[in-house]
This record gives sequence, C-alpha cells and structure tokens, in this order.
Amino acid sequence: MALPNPVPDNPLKWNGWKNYTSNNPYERLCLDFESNPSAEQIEENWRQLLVWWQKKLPLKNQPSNPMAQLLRLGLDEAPAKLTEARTLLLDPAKRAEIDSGVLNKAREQALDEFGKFLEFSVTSGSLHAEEEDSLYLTGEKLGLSRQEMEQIIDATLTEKKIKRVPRHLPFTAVASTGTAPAPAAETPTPASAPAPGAQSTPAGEFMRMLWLSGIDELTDDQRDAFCNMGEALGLSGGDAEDVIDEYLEARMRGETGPTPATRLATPATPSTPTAAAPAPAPERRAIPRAPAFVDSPLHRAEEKRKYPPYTNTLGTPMLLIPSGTFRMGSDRAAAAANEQPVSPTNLSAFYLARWPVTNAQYELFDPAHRSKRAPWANDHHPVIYVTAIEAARFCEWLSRRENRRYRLPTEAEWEYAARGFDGRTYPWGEGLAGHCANFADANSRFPWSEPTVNDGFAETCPVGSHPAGASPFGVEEMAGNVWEWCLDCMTLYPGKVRTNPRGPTDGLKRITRGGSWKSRPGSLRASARAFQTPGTFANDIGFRVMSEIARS
Ligand SMILES: [Ca+2]
Repeated sequence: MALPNPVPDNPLKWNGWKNYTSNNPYERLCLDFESNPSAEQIEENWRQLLVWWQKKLPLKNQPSNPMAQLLRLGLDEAPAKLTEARTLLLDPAKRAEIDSGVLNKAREQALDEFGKFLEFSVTSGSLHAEEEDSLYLTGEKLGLSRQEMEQIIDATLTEKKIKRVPRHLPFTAVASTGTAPAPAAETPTPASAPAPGAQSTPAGEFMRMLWLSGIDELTDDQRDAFCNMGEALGLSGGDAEDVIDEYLEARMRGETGPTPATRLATPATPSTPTAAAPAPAPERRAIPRAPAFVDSPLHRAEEKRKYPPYTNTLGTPMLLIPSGTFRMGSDRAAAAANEQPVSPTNLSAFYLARWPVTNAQYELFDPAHRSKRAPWANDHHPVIYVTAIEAARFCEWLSRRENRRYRLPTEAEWEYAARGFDGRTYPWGEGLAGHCANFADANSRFPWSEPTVNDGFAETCPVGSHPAGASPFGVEEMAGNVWEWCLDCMTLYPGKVRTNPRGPTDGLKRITRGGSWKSRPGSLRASARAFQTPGTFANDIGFRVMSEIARS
C-alpha cells in the first residue's frame, strides 16, 4: 500500500497506519517493494508516518476516546517499529537479505497459485493443450519462467498420471454440434459471468478463460494463442477477437471479473448435449477448500482414534503425527540465521515412518543398488547413496504397491515430527548422549569427533539402535545416523503463522535434516537446516517416508 498524499488524518479513512505491525519493513513504511524505493523515499515515508503518529500522541491522555482505543498499541509501538524498518532498509546488506526474503515469499505464493490453476485446468484426468497455453500465460503473469512452469506441469502430470490432450480434439466435438457460434452480444459481461449457466456457451467459456488468465495486455503472439483457444472452443476467428477486445476493455475500465471463488467454481450446467455430441462437456473440478485447521487436544485424540498406526508392506511401523501447532526454527544461541525468525506453524495429521528406509527395503525397489552398499552395512542399515530424485521415485513405487500416497516429508513436517510442541532441542529433549543418537563420537576419527561420548558406532548403524532417542511422537533416529531428504527446498522463514507450508520442490537447495554419523552435535538439533542439490548422493544421506491422510 503506497502512502497517500496527503495522508488522511482520520485513521478510519486510511488503513495504512496498521502496517507498522508488518514483518515486512517495506510494508511497515507503506513502500512499494516492486518500485525499488530510493533511500530518499524511505526517509520521506518514515518521516511522514512518524509525524502522523506524533500528532496522535495527545490521545494517550484520553483513554475513553474511541480513536485512542483504536490506535492504543500503536501510540506506544509504532515509532520504534517504523524506525527499525527505516534502519533495516537503509543498510544495504540487511536490505539485500530482506529483498531475498520478500522475493522468496512471492515466488512461493506464485508457485502455489500456479499449482491451483494447474489443478483447475485438469479435466477428467486430462490436460488439454489449450488449457496448457492458458496456464503459461497465467504463470507468466505470476512471474514464473517458462522452464519453471514446464517442470511443475511435467512433474504433476507424471505424479498424478494425467494425460496431455493434443490441440482441437475434444473441443472440435463441441464445435461440430452444429450450434452456431454464440454472437458476441450474448457474451456475458464480467458482471454477469458468475452465473454458471452463462458460462456454458463457447463465448462465455472463452471469456471465463480470459479472466482466469488475469492478463492486462497481449503481445501479438499471446493474442494469436488466445484466438486459437477461442476457435478451439467453437468460436469463429472474428468472434474470438471480439471477445478478447471486450475483455481488454473491461480490464481497462478496472473491472476485476468474477471473484476467485467464482472463477474457480464448477460450472454446474454443461452445454446441452446433442446426438452429434454424445459426450457431455467434461465436468470441471472446483479446487477443494482446505479444511479449517483445528489445534486442540480433543481433535488430536479424535485423530488418534480414527487413524491408528499401521505397518507398511516393508515392515516399517507408520506412526501417526497428529495435527498441531509448533514453533518452527530456533532463536537459541546455537541456532543459525536460517533457523530464524521462529515461525508458528500449523500442520495437519500425517503418518511418518518410525525409521529411515533400509538397504533391504530399498533393494526391493532397485535391486541393483545392492552394489552401492557400504562395506560395513547389512540389510538393516539405512540406505545411503540415494539422490532426492531416487528417494521420490521410491515413494512413487511404494504408493503404487500399497495404493496409499507416500512421499518425502516436507521440512516443516519433518521438524514437527522430530520435536513436537515444546520447542526442545533434540527429539528426546536436551543434552546429547551416546544412547540417544549416532554421530561423530569417540568411535569415529574426525577432527570434530566428541572423544568423551560413545554411541557404539563408527559409521552408520542399523535402524532402531537408539530407541531412547525417539521423538515425542515415537519416531526414531531423527537425529544422527543419516541425513534425511525432505520434499522441499530452502526458503527463508516468514516469521508469521503458516499452515502446512511447502517450499518449492524444483530448486537446487533441497533440504536435508537431522545430521548423520559424521556430524557434530549442532547438526543433530531438530531445528538445524542443511541442503544439497537434489542429485547429490553420499554415504551419510538417506531418507524416510511419510504417508498422507486423506482428509474429508
Ligand atoms: Ca557414531
């Protein structure tokens, strides 16, 4: 939100004063991050906001005044918060760090948003070429590169076994019904577009797709692509052009089109089928709304009743990690900068394997991997020399084998499962002892080995060797033995509440957690973060699987 000029004196006429509480220093000072504000602009906004708050100070002596009650906390806190934001933004190193955080967050949101559009674009297990075109335009608008989009689409299609449908095939069936293309006059205006029935004409459908793209202006190539899309929907070239013009004019008038909920809703009435078009228009799936997050002991007790632990077909117990809220990260002295700011995080229930995947288990999936076993390792040692990509394939294989959805845990799921609710340092609590975890102890000969501790092993150890090191949820070996691949890549913590957060999965900094037999104690802390390129394989990186709970 930019600073209005002049700044309204009345806080009821201007919401920007509330920004002083924001975690984002740009927002605190009502600066537009995109415009890369100069030092002078930063100083100027800071000065104006301080003056605004100063003028309100007399309210402190009028406790019954409604304005005083509205601004209450800000009267004390805002000046310091604004000054802090100014100091941070005027320090080039700090500002670079803030910028990277803001960009990461924007990218996370863009990827998330793109994922929703992708989900919406899939119809009856298929992705039509025209919908894919539209997706690229949407993603471009969100600031994603073509390569990023292609990777996400390809990965999703593979993962969910979605077929690509070449151009024209399904839509020519609609066009061949003999129905005359709807005249442009019947095109629903954006205001009338929300009525589901109104979207069932080709022109209405085309208009809906244009609003979905959110695009403001079109290059020639984009216009061609959209025209093709309109023609594939059964419009003549001229009609498609007319609808595009009508859409662009509505955008210029500042109309925003259907609200997102309406844009993404299922058109309830498919176009009237005729004998020439036996297949009704495929139904569009609405994006399911995430269930409201519930954090209560009662809810957890209900989950435990509903989702008992089970043993998977590989013989590993899968333990329920009930839903809950924990503080992700650490602000203790031993914590690294990337563990901060500590961020309240809500997680829905899931199952996590009690131990990492072992050699014998992995070799059921890839028998050739046996040749990569370490000389010291038997069937029960955790598998090593596996890349994040191989770990993901193993999860797909196990999902098919059991008809359940297995995957690597997200970093947030991993940390929550490792330390529970009470902010402990290690899965078992505080203090590192040899009976709790396998790390660089007296048995190993690294310069950093702890000579006074004996954990019983010089290299990896069979899984289940340290039951005393279990987390509050009963999962073992979260600390030490092998680093464990997570699903997502490194992002900065936002410092505010997130629910089931998931970082990008296609980056180069894929998270590993938990430390290994080669690690110092600090790396075994439940909040410690590390990352590797996803193609890395090493003698101290393995993984464990989680399985999702289908929530109704
Ligand atoms: Ca050891």
